[in-house]
Amino acid sequence: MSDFEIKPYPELWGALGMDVERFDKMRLMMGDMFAKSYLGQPNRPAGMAYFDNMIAEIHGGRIKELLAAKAEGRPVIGTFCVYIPEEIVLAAGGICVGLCGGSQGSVPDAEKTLPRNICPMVKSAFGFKAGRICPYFQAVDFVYGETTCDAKKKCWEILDKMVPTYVMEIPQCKRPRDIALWNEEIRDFKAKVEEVAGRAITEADLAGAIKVMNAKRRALQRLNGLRHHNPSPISGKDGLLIEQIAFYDEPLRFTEKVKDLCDELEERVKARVAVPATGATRVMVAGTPMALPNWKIHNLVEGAGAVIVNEESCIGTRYFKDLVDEGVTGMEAMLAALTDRYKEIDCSCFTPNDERITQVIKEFRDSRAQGIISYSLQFCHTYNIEEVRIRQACEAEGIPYMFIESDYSPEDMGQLQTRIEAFLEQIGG
Ligand code: BJ8
Repeated sequence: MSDFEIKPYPELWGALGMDVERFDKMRLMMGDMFAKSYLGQPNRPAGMAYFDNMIAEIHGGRIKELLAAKAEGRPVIGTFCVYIPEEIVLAAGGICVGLCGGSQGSVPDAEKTLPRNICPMVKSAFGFKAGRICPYFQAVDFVYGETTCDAKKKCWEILDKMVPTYVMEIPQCKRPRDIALWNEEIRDFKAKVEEVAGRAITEADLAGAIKVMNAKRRALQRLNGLRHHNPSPISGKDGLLIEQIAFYDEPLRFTEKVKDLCDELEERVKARVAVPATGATRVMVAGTPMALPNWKIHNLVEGAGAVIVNEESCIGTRYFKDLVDEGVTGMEAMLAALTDRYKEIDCSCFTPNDERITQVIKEFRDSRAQGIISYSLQFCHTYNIEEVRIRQACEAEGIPYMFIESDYSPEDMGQLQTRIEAFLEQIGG
């Protein structure tokens, strides 16, 4: 039996106006889930200790850092999408946190207000605020939403009654006039962040923040590249955990820890040390993000003896594959460089979105996977429909493929396990 514990901070939670008793039960459940999913893995890299500790301190240690920043007048901003340029928040001395939306526990809170038949990520996130069961939601100065999918953009209007929620208009196409609008939206975002920070962002601030974020993304690219070795020196579950922690950890510290881990993984590659059994079937996942603590697909696939070697997702490569051009100077040029970088993200909310189809096939080849699991959260229309094109491209390329549409409830676990095992048997031989 593991002695792992997510640490309790009831006084801190009380001061944040949370439902302390209920949250404490959720803390115990998440700790138990984490211990069962993660700590029994054989032969984990020593460098995972830092990330395990980030989970142990998720409801206290990092929250204290956010509150300390706020006390210094530095803005703390919650986001739900990788289209929000973190560089601008960092440039103002602020902190950007990706808010959680990966738990079934908060869904009933949302269903008291929102329709049931919408995306579980939207419901989970909304429920965390409605039920006062997320310290991050309680700590942020405001939330920055976006007009990506219908579920999110309509939800912001209701969320705004509970926490100030500003919305960035993300266009649906990528024509020159759409890009011009986007650039305007990035300027508005900068103005909002400056207003809350009480100071203007200088060119030096923004140049520094671009470097910090590029370094973080390079570290994640390096980690992803190491996962592509066969045998993979780290499990897919651990890869996913690091990607999830990337959304709330302090970027400089996080980058150093990822780099340290990569040094260790390089040694393991040379020595052919792997967490998954040598010869484990290699799978790539493509599709909707997996917000903390959504480990459902990884638990099922790796529980069946296979290994996930790549996430083509906003929790994965869509977050870190593109860098901002560091070679430009002047505020205008840097804001244009930010627009350029962010428009490369190939979310299914765009039309047309041919880049994503090409990218999925490229990542399949790069990762030396043997098959693709396309994953869509229930009721996510854009990913669900784009699945048709991903499937067609895989058929054309002869790539083994399966599609999973799921939510956060455990109800479909048995059925998914059977389907996944059949898929692995088909591609593993
Ligand atoms: S850039 S994928 S993070 S919007 S919430 S679209 S799953 S119905 S999260 Fe996303 Fe930004 Fe795109 Fe990435 Fe579907 Fe659910 Fe909407 Fe979702």
